[in-house]
Amino acid sequence: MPTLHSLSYKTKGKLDILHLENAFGSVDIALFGGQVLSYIPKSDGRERLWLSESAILDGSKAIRGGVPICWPWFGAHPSQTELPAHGYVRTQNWELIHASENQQGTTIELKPSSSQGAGFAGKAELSLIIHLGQELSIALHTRNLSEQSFRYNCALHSYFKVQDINHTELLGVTGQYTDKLQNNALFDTPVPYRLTQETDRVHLTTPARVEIRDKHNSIDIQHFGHDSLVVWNPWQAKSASMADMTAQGYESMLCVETAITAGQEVKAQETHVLKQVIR
Ligand code: TA6
Repeated sequence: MPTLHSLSYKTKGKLDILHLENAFGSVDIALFGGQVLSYIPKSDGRERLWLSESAILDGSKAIRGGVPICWPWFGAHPSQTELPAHGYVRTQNWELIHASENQQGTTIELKPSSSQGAGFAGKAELSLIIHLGQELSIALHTRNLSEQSFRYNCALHSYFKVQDINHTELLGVTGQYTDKLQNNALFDTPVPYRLTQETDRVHLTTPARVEIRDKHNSIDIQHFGHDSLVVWNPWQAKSASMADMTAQGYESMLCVETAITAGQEVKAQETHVLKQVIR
């Protein structure tokens, strides 16, 4: 494993964790799923990401929280419903293939044990490049290794930590969304954007930047390479019904996901990058 001043290794439950710590902040990344679990900027010492108190941390199930990598499909597989939701890389072991540090911060690159799997015929090389500097940048690179183009969907399924969902507003989202809870019917984005019930929406616009604002704090999120934004909160009943969430877990989280949900074409030998930058 590469050795850097800003990179160390630890465990959380039964998971191997990469810990990045530099002048700008700290980040924890589980090698299981290649999943960022924590991001704390040094500027204010405030955790930006939410991790369920009941998250399963033994590699038997996707981790509930942080930034799950949904690839090469989002949600249920379009035709093979027996396949796992959100693709197959968030439950794989990833490996660290590159690490570097300089005055601008620390950069690491991870790749899954395999980017091939049932339900996806593309020949792709997948890598996740994470940079901890003034902001946290998470970039998912999908390279087409074949001579035929393919299409895929994906999401950086980020769980953000809020003080109280009942006093939280999402700013910067406009246009229409499809509501997964109402047969994907189209609705206009509400202003102000506050949540009062289970929410599962695919916003069809592609804002470059949105803000989560709660009573005292805000989280700034930039999006690149997306065709949509997904907003999700399970609310109380579903939160209580999920084995890896507590009944009150929904009150302190909000998913704002940088996503491709309408199919992204990647031509032969080309690369598509989906990126989220958190401050
Ligand atoms: O991103 C929203 C969503 O697709 C919801 O429908 C809900 O299923 C959520 O993802 C969590 O999915 P998971 O498979 O991690 O339980």
